[in-house]
Amino acid sequence: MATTPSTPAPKLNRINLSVLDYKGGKTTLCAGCGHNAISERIIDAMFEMGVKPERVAKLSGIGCSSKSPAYFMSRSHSFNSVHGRMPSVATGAMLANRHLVALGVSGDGDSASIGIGQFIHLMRRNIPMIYIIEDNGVYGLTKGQFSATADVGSKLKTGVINDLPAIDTCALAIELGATFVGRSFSGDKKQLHAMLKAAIAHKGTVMLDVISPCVTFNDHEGSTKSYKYMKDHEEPLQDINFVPHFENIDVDYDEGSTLEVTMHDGSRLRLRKLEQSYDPTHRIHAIQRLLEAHEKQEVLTGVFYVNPQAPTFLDLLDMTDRPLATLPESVIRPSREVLEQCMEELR
Ligand SMILES: Cc1ncc(C[n+]2csc(CCOP(=O)(O)OP(=O)(O)O)c2C)c(N)n1
Ligand code: SF4
Ligand SMILES: [Mg+2]
Repeated sequence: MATTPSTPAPKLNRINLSVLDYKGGKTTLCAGCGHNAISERIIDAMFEMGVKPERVAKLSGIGCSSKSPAYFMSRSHSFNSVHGRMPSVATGAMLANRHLVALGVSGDGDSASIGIGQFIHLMRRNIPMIYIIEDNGVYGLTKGQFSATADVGSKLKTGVINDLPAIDTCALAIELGATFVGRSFSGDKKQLHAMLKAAIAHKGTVMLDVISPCVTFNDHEGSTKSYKYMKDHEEPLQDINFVPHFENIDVDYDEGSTLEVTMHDGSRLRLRKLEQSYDPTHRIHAIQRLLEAHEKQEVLTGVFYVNPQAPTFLDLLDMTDRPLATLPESVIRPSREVLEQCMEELR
């Protein structure tokens, strides 16, 4: 008698969830959009790191990129804010509950054009969160106008040429105070995957600029954010390997050619240097190297800067460990005597 083959049990992570528990709604973005590939990598990284979906707060602004949190981790909290205003919502969420894992997804328009003011203040505060810019150089949702990350001389489908210099969001983030800054490419599965896992382990602001081609409005000859351009011009700085704190893998590595960074939870970020003199713990060198890359028309990818020790905004404010919403009135309400003393001091 023929037996029916049984379906293999799904692989479970360290909190007994399967990858299906990290999925979201069906995407409504264009087929082949780089943003969809980034959502896939987020799902894999969160699953492998065993992050509880209910602890994650997905935050975004407006744009195709900002729609994408609907397509991963349906069990998480989600807040789709106003165009360019996600950073203030993220700051508030983290101040209210420091146990959240905040994951911001923005676009180059959302962050570098309309939202640049908010972006700047988020970076200088080192708010503990992962901030991803899905960077296609255009406003995809409103049909492909140049954004502030478009390179000088790049061309729209209509033939319009961009005359303005691009804002390098990575150089800016490093200058301002973000403590984990990198650039990747939606088509570089291995690099992006490792970077996202390290990002989850980092305590402080992680800013990842991920080049994410817009197949509908910016994937043609003359664009510097197309798949072809990225395949031809991507220059990785390192081979990235991430060992989470719950895996005890000890592989020998050559310290001369590999730099190991221990994250605050004991995880290890191993960067096999493809460029010997590059030191991702040196802020000024990182900015200099990014500026040089622009001169050479290279699209540098990798971890540009990492500092796992810097205090976050929550440390500086000495925020209570308990989520604010759970504090009883007896703790948060000053007594009559304290209020009277304040009034006295103001007299
Ligand atoms: C205050 C405000 N101004 C303008 C718009 C129109 N608008 C919607 S999305 C967008 C740009 C989105 O570009 P980007 O952030 O790069 O996302 P993408 O669609 O490329 O992923 C603009 C200008 C808006 N929704 N709100
Ligand atoms: S318009 Fe561009 S950015 Fe928007 S979903 Fe389509 S390919 Fe992606
Ligand atoms: Mg865009």
